Amino acid sequence: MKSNIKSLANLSSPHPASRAVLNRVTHSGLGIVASLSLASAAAAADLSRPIAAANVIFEEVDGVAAVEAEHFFKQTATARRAWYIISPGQEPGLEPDGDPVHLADASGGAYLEILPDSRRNHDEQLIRGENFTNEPGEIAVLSYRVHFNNPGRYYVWVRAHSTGTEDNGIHVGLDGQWPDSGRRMQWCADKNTWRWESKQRTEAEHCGEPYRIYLDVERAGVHEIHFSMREDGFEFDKFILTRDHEFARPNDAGPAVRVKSGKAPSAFGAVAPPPGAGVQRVAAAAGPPVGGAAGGRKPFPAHWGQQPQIQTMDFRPLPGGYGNGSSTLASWIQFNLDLDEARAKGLVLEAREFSLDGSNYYLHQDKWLAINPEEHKSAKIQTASPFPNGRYDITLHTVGENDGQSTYQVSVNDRKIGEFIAPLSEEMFEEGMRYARTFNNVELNSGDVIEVASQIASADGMEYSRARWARLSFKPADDATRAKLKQVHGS
Ligand SMILES: [Ca+2]
Ligand SMILES: [Ca+2]
Ligand SMILES: [Ca+2]
Ligand SMILES: [Ca+2]
Repeated sequence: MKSNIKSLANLSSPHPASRAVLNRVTHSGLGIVASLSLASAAAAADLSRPIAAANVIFEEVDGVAAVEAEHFFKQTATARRAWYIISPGQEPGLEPDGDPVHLADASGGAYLEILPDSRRNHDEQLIRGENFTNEPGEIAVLSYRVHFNNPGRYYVWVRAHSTGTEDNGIHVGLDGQWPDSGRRMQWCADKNTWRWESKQRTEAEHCGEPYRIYLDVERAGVHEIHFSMREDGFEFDKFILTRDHEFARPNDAGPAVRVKSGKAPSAFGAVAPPPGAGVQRVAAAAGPPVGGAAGGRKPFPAHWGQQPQIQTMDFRPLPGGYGNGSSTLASWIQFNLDLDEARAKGLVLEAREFSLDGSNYYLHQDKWLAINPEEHKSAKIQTASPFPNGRYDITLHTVGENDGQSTYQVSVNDRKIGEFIAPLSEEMFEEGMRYARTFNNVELNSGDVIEVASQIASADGMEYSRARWARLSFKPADDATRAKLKQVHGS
């Protein structure tokens, strides 16, 4: 179990756990331990308060309403446990907490977690009314206002991130009532990733039964939606209310949020580092980003995930019209712009689209190729280039893992064009610029055999990484190739 004092010792480490504290402490040394814990408590309390104004009303249109979890306008019953807003550079720093932050892929750049999380596995003590409650509305009650254009039965879907067996249940209610159909929402599948689910835990099925979580909205107009704790440590990103009984689980952040009146807070993620020298952490946005991104910069697309936490302190124009910032931020923006453009032009080979036969890989979470360490230590897989002849910068997008540093090779027609050893991640899995490697100016003809190979590794000799990777993306490296692609794509 980590303490604030240990967090203090880690102030210079890249781990984000102490960042909320860091923002409020301008000098270092053991003399500030007392003020640190005070600052920590104050920081934590701030993060349990709403950032959405009470006049913000979301809207159901055509039978669907979607709302960011962090946009509650009220939270009550917080004496023993509360929901805290986790966003880039802002964390409550409360302990115990069983898991690291999961901002990558969080919708709107933020989510909520119920803290502290004192029961993280079955062996830790269950204390009813404290770290567990089967009573909806008893602990950590969130409220949201939604205008319904259409009355009817609304199935409730919630996007949650569970890392254990005791952080995967909540309750949902309507207008101060907690119907049976809102009790015990449950998650089991897809641990360690953001997962949409709409299931009710029952005696017959502890992992939950579908179609049983719903709210009956009897009249059109404004209603209050509530969520409350069942298990501490629960992480909550966004919810959907849908009249569609057969609503298909989204693999992404889900439907767009509609606002009927008031102004919803902007997405998190836009943070302007001050000019200077050396390396620093990103300064956190000072307050709720209501009415615009911090520093006046337009917000980064939510699907880019979290921007780099450690940046150089130089100051330069950023690509994409994002104003000025560090070279690190510039690289991160360019990386994401390049991937978006590759996707728009079809210059991406997703790992899941490869034929797995005889490759030693399996498909993980429907998006990554991975190696099961109990069966194989290495794997390789090939496909023929579907792209016009030319020269390309080829980027391999791997998945950083905290169990070990996997090694990857990319080859064209049996000639190795490069190798990459993924850095260790802090979270169980991480994607993004840090885990991608570009091999520049590679000659590639249509039909050439592109091969990706990878090998597992272990940091502790016990747990192994699975050498996961997500895709190859391609960018034309010269004018001739750009011109050829223009003919193909007409842009
Ligand atoms: Ca946590
Ligand atoms: Ca728990
Ligand atoms: Ca958690
Ligand atoms: Ca969110």
